[in-house]
Amino acid sequence: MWIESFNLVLDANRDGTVSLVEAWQIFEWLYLLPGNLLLELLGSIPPIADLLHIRASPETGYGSLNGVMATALSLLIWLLLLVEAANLRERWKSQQMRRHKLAHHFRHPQGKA
Ligand SMILES: [Ca+2]
Repeated sequence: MWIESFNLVLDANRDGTVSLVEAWQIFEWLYLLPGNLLLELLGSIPPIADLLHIRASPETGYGSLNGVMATALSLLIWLLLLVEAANLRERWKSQQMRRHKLAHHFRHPQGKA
């Protein structure tokens, strides 16, 4: 199955190097990847694609990719990932704290050493 969203050209003008403009395009591609993938997934389901006017399949063309909807969805997904990463970090920190307190308790059962 072809997934258009993964189609990335690193060296667009084929001069053998990745220029600043090309690096920016790679960054843009990476940023838009989650939104594009979601649109392509939804676009492959004809009733949903028709309902939401998504054009992201070989039959309809890929007009919806890299557009406003892909940008908004990508922003949303990246924000959710950031929040989730922050939550994981917070959970990990409190777990470390608990572990530290427990270790302290077993080393000094009578309280403060
Ligand atoms: Ca180049």
